[in-house]
Amino acid sequence: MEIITPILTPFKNNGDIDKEALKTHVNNLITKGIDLIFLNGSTGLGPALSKDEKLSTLKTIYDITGKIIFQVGGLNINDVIELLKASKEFDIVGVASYSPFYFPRIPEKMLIKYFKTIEEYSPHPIYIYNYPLATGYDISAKTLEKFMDSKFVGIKDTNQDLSHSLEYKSLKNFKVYNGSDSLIYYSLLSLDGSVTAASNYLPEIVVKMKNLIQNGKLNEALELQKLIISILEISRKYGQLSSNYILVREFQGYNVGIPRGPIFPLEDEDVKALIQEINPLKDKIRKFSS
Ligand code: ELE
Repeated sequence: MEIITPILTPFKNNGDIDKEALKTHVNNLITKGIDLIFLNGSTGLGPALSKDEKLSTLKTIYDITGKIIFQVGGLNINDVIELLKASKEFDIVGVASYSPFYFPRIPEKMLIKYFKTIEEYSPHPIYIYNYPLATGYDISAKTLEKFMDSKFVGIKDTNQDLSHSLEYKSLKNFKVYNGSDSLIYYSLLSLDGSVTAASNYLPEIVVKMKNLIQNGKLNEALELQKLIISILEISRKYGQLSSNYILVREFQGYNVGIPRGPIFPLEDEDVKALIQEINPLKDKIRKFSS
C-alpha cells in the first residue's frame, strides 16, 4: 500500500513558482516516508499552471527524487503532447492525466481518444486521474475496459464513493488509489493506497496510519482518520486549497509560499481564524505522531 502526496505548488508574491520552497517541501515529505509525489494535481493547482510551469515543477522535484507521477492533462492537446515528449528525459514512475474538462457532453468516444493520444506519446506508464466532480466526466471501470492495455497501469479515483473505486479492482494488474482525504483509512485497507492532500501537512500522521494498518492496529488507525476529517472540516470552511498552505506552515514549520489566483491566498482574518480553530488539535497531533 502506498501513500501518494498530491503536492501543492508554492508561489511567490509575484506569482512565480517558488522552486526552493517546493524542494524543501519534497525533501520533508520523502524523509517522512511518503512513497510517491503526484505532481501538478488538483492540490498543486495543475489546471491553473502553464505548460512551462508544469515542466518546471518536474525539473525542480527531479533534483530530489524520481518517485514522481507527472500529471500533464489539459485542454490544449499540443501542450499535453509536448509535456509527454519532454518527460522522456526523466526517469519517473509514470505520467497521469485527468479527463478533458469544461466542455459539456463530450461523447465517450472522444474521451477515449484523448487517453489514446496520451498513450501514443507517453514514454512512461500511464495513470488515469478520475475526478468527476471537478471534470464533469466519469471514467468508469466499464469505460476503461474499452481502451485500456498494458501501458495503463493505474487510476486515482477522487470519489467519496469507495465502491466506485473498488470496481476498478476487477481490472487485471491495475493499481487503484482513492483521492479523498476522508477515505484514506479505507483506501489503505481495500485499495493499493491513497492519494492524500492531507499528507502535505501531516505526512507523519498518514504514514503512521499506514504502519498501524500494516500491523493490524485498525482502531488506532481509524482514530488518525478521524483526526484528519476534523482538520478537513475546518479547512474547507476557508477554502481547502488555500488553507493547505497555512496548514503546512503550522504543522511542518516551514514556508510553502502562497497559492495563486484564481485560488487566492487566504485573507489575514481567515488565516487567524483557521489557526485558532486548529490550535486545539495540535496536542493530539503531537501525541499521535510520537
Ligand atoms: C484530491 C483532492 C480532493 C487530491 C489531487 C488529489 O490534489 O490531485 O478529499 O475529495 O476534498 O483530488 O484533494 O479532495 P477531497 O488527488
